[in-house]
Amino acid sequence: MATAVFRPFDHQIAEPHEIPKRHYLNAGFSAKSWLFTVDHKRIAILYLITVTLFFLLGGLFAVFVRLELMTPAADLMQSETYNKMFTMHGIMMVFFFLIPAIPAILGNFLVPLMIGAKDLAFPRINLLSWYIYIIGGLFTFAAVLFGGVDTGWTFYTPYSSTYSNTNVILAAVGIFITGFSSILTGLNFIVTIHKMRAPGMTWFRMPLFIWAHYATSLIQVLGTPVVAITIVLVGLERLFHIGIFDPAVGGDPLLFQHLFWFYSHPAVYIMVLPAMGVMSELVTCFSRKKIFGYEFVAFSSLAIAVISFLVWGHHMFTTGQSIYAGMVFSFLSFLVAIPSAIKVFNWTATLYKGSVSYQAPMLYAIGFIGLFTIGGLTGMFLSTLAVDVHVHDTYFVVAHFHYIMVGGTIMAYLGGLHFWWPKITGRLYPEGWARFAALVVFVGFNLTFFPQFVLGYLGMPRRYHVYPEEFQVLNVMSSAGATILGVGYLIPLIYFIWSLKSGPHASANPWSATGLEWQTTSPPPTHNFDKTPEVTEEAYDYAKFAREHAKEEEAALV
Ligand code: HEM
Ligand SMILES: [Cu+2]
Repeated sequence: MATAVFRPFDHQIAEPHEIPKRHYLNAGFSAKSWLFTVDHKRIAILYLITVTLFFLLGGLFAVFVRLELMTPAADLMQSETYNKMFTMHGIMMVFFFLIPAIPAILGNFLVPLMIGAKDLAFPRINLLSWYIYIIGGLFTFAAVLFGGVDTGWTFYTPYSSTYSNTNVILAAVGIFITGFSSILTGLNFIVTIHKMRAPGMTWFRMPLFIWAHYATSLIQVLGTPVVAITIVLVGLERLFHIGIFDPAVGGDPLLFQHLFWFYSHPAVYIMVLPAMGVMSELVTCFSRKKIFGYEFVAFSSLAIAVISFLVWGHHMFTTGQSIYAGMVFSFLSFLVAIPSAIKVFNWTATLYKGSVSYQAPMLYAIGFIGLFTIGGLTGMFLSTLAVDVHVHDTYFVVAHFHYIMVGGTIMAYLGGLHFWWPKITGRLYPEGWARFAALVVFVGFNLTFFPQFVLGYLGMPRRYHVYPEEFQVLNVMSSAGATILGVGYLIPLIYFIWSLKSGPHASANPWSATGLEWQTTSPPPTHNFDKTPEVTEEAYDYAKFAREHAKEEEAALV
């Protein structure tokens, strides 16, 4: 008798009877049925398409930045143009890609499914959020069309409020509008998580993805209004010279940095917390083990959300703030490392002695752990007062935040997109190509951004397009890496489109994963569940599948 081996991914392809005839995707094909939909799943698809377009646009600007930096001289463009390139790259990536990517796409699709609800609490407001995002995006896009913006995505005053003669107001209005989209999505998630959980889904039975989105939503609701007001103030200052930021009329340019970073540091966690939520789902599923220290992972999300509001001054060590303020901000910044490290340790402990399989989503998850750790550790360097004075505004900072935002958020986003792709589309993606692309992304990423740590340490300032010749080798490495990385991002784009038409049909639960979203068809029906699910056990009971399998084997033997 062959011993019973449980191969978790044997049932990826759907049996004919498993393919749903009606589901949310074929519930209507007209433009109207999409543009006026209130189905959270369709809204997630609207976001998926538009966020991807903004990502491509942001990537296009990065191409020009990296092309210019191939040579020490200003051969491709003058400083004004270069300034616009990195500014528009930063604005597109931060406000229109990173912030909405995971919450608005994966969160929108999954939050109701994972808690066993029919939809979000306010479906119409959810649609409104998407329109607000698009309208904001169009304003900012118009700023680009009319000649661009050159202030850097941080809009530092007094340059942005007084001196720049580019389209600051148009871009700022776009970001202001988009902020409301973020606030409304956050509110919608908070109410949904409080009010719409299926029977038996207690707080401590919720998937960690939900905890992460809950914490993120708190930041979105509490933080975003601050940046919105700040941006309005910049606009007012530009138009009426009121003297808010311009010292010539009694304003304080540093006030801007305080307001800006009070939002924008927590905003980093609007990007990274949802990514951490994705990570928790991936790590348990692909090591077939319950997550290690569930409560710690859940509470560390809340701890990060709270502490993230207390550290903005670490962006201002060199602005002349008092040494005592600097010390306090330095100390508080170190504190954030604790809940972040708890998560990394708990994921690693989950992998330990698990039966790990290296499917594409897991490759992204492992990539995340490595890259986020490098990003986090270099963040500790930057939080150290004396080190920051040396590397402030150099490429070291650029490398650090790309490790966090690209190495962290995008790795988790891609991992999550692959993981839930069968649920979202009802189709499987090609596993071999996906693993290949994950490796290309990892290699390209490190070749792009690791040299930038060295460049920064050697003293290359950020936002300069002309540099001493001895920096060229590292810059060429970085540009070559960016090319590889770009190819790595394009491969999934191609096979995902292919899979929509030609991918094999996915079964309801292709990964043998726990979680309510896998208990409905792939793709789910418009109303999510035919029968309201009831939850009777804790999350991530991965032993369950092995048990059930053993039972089947036994039955077969009798
Ligand atoms: C192929 C990929 C990428 C390359 C080659 C690249 C390259 C660069 C470069 C050279 C800068 C300018 C740094 C400076 O002069 O200060 C920059 C800035 C920035 N990048 Fe990227 N980047 C890439 C992807 C991304 C992605 C995916 C994101 C976000 C999701 C991102 C976010 C940012 C931000 C926020 C800035 C700051 C802009 C500023 O300093 O005003 N980048 N990037
Ligand atoms: Cu910060």
